Amino acid sequence: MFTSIRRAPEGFLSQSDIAAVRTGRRSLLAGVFGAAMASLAQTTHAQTKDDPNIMELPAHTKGLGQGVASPAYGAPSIYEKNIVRRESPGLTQVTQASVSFCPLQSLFGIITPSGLHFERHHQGWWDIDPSKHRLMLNGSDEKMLKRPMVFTVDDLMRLPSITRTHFIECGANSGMEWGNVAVPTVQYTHGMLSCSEFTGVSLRLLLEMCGADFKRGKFVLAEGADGSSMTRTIPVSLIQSDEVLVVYGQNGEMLRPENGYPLRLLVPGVQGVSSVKYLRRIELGDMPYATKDEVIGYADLMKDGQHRQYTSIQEVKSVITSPSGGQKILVQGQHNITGLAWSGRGKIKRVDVSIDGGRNWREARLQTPVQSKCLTRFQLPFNWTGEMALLMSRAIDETAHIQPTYAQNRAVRGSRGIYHNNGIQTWQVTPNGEVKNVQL
Ligand SMILES: Nc1nc2c(c(=O)[nH]1)N[C@H]1C(S)=C(S)[C@@H](COP(=O)(O)O)O[C@H]1N2
Ligand SMILES: [Mo]
Repeated sequence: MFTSIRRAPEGFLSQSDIAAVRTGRRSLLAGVFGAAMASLAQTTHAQTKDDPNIMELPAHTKGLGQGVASPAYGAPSIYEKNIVRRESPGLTQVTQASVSFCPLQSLFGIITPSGLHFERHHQGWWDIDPSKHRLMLNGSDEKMLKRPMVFTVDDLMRLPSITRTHFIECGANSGMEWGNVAVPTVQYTHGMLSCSEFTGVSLRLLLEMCGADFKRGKFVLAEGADGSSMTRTIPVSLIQSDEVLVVYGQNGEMLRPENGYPLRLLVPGVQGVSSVKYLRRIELGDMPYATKDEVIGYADLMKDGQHRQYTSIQEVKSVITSPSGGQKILVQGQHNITGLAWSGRGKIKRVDVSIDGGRNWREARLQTPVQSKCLTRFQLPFNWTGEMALLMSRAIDETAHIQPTYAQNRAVRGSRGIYHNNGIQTWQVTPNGEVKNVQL
């Protein structure tokens, strides 16, 4: 069977494997993961002489293909079946209140296909009838918002739209790495990250239509229509720049139900939890709301045991998506190191790549256009001659923030946190071509 580096093994860690990893050392993973690696068949080199793929005419050159509109809504090739979102029984609770991770190792460019966008539902997802969905804007008192209004989805679509490409990253992405758990693949280390072209209406415009008093109104509360009570406070300073959108479109079509159909908030650069799905209400008030999930969750546990609240910006970060953990480099010679960089503060300015664990760095090539608060694809050629390598990427954003090392992060934040880990990821390439998660 032919396999390529894009097709990461499907059998990831089980609950008991993870228990072993949690209590033990990183070296355990070799054993745990070895079995999955063994199932990867070796590639065959294309040989021009007597290659049946050249010499024999396949059926598709001789017969009649399939007709149009079957299926009426297209789906990926049957050969792409293992490029899917995955849950991680060992890492997160598998219930409706759960997470699916995006297969970053298999994607190109910067756009996440809508069907592969990671999911984080605190109370399961719903497919809400757009003709019945309403968005209400009100103030915490009568003067805050002169004309409280209720919009239908159609009402919103009659207003001028804004289309922009932005990433959404859960604040807990890469969270296990704080505790030095060697999560095996980039899908699980960084896969609570996705990027879409979003279309919607400026929240500032809606607030202005309602006669918002921005002298007193400094914060809004965003509320979803699901049962999770994921209400979030968003500072008006972010909203005034036209950046915060009430979104209905994702990659040229309506939002997917899993991602908040028919309406979601999008707060670019801020941890995913603020991009409230199934958005049904916006309230303007004069102070932060300190809601449930701003107190018991999404607060950073610091080294001294205190918590840091409202650290919502997703700081500069990058990761090599290929070669990455769980993949196997099948042949020596020319390869392409590629990955993603992003910053919640603006554009990516530069990405450096190291193949020797950070001793030497080379500047990677960035895919253009580089956009603000958006994924940026980088790449660098890599000639693998069969020796051990330690692959790292380090991003720098336009505000001159530099992605820190794990040691730097831990010196300030300790190792018991979950949120906002933007440390430099290291992938070890072993002499037999296996790629593993190590921490330097
Ligand atoms: N209504 C509602 N909005 C929500 C959530 C939720 O559970 N319910 N989860 C939040 C979290 S924690 C994240 S990371 C993002 C995930 O968005 P996605 O599922 O589209 O990837 O949605 C946020 N908005
Ligand atoms: Mo999240």
